[in-house]
Amino acid sequence: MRNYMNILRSRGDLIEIDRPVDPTHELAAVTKAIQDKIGKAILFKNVKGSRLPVLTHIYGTRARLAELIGIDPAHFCKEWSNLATLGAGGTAYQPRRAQQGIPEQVDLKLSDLPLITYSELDAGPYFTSAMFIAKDPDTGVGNLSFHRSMYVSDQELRCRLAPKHHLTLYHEIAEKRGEPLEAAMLIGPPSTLFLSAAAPLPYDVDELDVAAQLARRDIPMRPCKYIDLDVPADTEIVIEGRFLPNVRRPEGPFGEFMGYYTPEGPNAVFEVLGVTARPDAIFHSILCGSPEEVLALDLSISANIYQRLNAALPGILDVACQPFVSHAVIQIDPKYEGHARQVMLAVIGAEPTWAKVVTVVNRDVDIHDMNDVMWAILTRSRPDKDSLIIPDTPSFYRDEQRDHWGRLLIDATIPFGREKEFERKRLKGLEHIKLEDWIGR
Ligand SMILES: Cc1cc2nc3c(=O)[nH]c(=O)nc-3n(C[C@H](O)[C@H](O)[C@H](O)COP(=O)(O)O)c2cc1C
Ligand SMILES: [Mn+2]
Repeated sequence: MRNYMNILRSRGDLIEIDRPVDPTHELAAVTKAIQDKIGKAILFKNVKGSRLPVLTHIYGTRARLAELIGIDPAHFCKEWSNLATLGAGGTAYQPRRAQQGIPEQVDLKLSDLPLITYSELDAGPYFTSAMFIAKDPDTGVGNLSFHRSMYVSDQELRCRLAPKHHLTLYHEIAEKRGEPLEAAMLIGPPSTLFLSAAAPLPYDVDELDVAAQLARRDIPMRPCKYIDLDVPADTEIVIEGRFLPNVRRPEGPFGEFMGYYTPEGPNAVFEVLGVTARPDAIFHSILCGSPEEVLALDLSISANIYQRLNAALPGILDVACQPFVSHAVIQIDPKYEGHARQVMLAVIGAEPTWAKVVTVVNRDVDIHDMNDVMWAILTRSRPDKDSLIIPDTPSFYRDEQRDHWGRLLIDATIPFGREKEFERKRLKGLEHIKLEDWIGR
């Protein structure tokens, strides 16, 4: 992570803040205010109550995520779906126990780390960037995944393990035997892990193998100090511990990505056994609901939809899930009348959890710009004929009141056969205009 931070710094894409910042609410508010105006990563160098600096918004743009895995951001879905399947097949590169060059480690307490409270009504400080590494108790296959964790004391965190996630399943296997599940939380691991941990890969695929393929090199590992697990040696901070069997304690409320608070509820209990960190460790914070959180999900869900649509239908160009994963925008080259309609229906089959609203557009629409997508809806689709409401179908799983049942499908492609009438106007020479020639700097 620090390597990538240094690259951003050398390009002027890192904002460094010396002014002391309060980790209770102020840090999150400043992050949000800066993110809304400027896309740069932010390093808070002076966080009250901790000697560790806090880095945030490092993975907050598509261009940066694409750069990290060496692909063209314009073809993200296509190239990422090719890459993401690598872990299952030939694994040329692997996580490997390092013999030398392991960075020195120091011991810390949990409360030596910046304890950041984000939204106004959050129950307390949360770790939002921590990626859990664990092994399937049956097969030993490894897993990486993000799970927000509420700070209770230096010995206890409470973690949101959503149903069916792989770590959740591991925990359930272990507790059926009455055993704890050992796991480590990685804060600031090597950058390629960020995307593979967020991706919904098959159960038996180790995200670390995929990360090694993405990095195109072996990932040096080191043993943990208190548990029987290896972790990437370059990780900034490692919190070692174990999930207690058959124990659930209240966690939340917490302000989540959809913009609401998840109420207090029973969640997994992680007993902290120790914290090891690089002597000059950098802490990573993710503002929940910010591009840094939703982009990783957007990209992996988009690539999934892309891959499945592409297997079934022609003319699929690209997919984006914006402003977050409940809306899938599909860009196609319509090949025949009714093609867009088939695409919309296929999306619901391809993506059971997200894509509550699906919009299909032509090649000339920027699917990452919601104003452009709305323009296509407003100028190219008839509400009475070009939209479909699919009743009584679930999407998002945490939905007791069924607020996320039903799907809305919108065909915002040009009426088939009338392409000439819908040719977008262009301002000739616009791409050559340099602002500084006209209004100065
Ligand atoms: C920044 C970030 C935060 C996340 N927080 C949580 C969380 O608190 N609880 C959860 O169950 N999933 C959370 N997720 C989703 C899972 O980490 C993600 O779906 C992951 O792919 C699951 O891995 P798995 O397929 O190995 O189970 C988060 C994802 C991201 C990118
Ligand atoms: Mn997994």
